Amino acid sequence: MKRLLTLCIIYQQSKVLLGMKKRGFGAGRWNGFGGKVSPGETIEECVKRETREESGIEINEVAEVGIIEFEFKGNPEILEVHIFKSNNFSGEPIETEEMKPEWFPVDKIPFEKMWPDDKYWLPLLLNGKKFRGKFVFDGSDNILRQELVEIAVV
Ligand code: 6OG
Repeated sequence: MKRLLTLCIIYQQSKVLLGMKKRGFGAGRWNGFGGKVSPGETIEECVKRETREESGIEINEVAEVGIIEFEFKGNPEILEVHIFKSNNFSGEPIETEEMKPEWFPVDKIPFEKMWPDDKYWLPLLLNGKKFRGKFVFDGSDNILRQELVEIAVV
């Protein structure tokens, strides 16, 4: 069974906006903004809605840059996460019930407090690449298997 999710990296010059997840899946880690695609919603509508709800940022334009599948050992559900980037947005980040946003210089991204897969694909995103991958986790800290390739078109 597959579940569709979105994840957006908001960036500006040499900074990226990340949110500290305060509750639910991935709590205690910095991540981009996003979540589950709702019934009747397009993937792009989802990434805009989730980013607004979690950070207060209104996305004007997004580009899809990658798709990564996540599998957790012992769990038949596969998370198909559509990854976007945006540097065309309005508003100032605000803390919400779900996330505490903060700007990080691109050379000070807190990878040690992020999902362990991020250090592999986020540099590709920041270098203008597109990619496709799959990560199999054992628990939430340990990557058992991984595949990540650059692609021309998502
Ligand atoms: P909610 O359950 O809060 O959406 N997500 C992941 N992000 C990264 N960087 N690594 C992972 O490795 C992830 N698994 C899920 C997708 C969860 C949010 O977390 C992302 C969504 O943006 C396992 O609705």
